[in-house]
Amino acid sequence: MPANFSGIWNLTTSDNFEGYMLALGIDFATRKIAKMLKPQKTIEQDGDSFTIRTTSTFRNYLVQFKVGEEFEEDNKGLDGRKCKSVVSWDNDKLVCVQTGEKRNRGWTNWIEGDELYLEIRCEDQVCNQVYKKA
Ligand code: VLZ
Repeated sequence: MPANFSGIWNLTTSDNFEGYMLALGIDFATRKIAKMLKPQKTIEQDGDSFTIRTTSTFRNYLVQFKVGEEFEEDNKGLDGRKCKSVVSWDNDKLVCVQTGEKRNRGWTNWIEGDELYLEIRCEDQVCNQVYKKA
């Protein structure tokens, strides 16, 4: 049975979100605010169909996809660059490749116990976050 990501997850730790935002060209003022945030993820999973809501006091981000089906991603409220994105299973990990202007852009989500892990990548920067199940 594949992993089930459904639930509400609260950020506990974040490493190098600043580097990730710099690689995306996020401006100084936005980075200052964004790095203080403790986002929450609300994930709805129905088989291979996902809705991932990342919410915070500053900005929210929504992505909806089906594993294996390429989709247009607008990254609205983040860097605003459009990507062609596709998410695949790597065993129980969800791996997203975001093809666009930025090299090596994507993320991986996986679960260990009651924690959700997220690795976000852009160019040579990697940000690692851990979320705890609410
Ligand atoms: O998450 O790629 O779970 O989209 C937004 C933080 C988080 C708040 C960015 C605003 C999305 C920051 C991270 C303003 C610059 C991500 C995916 C995997 C789903």
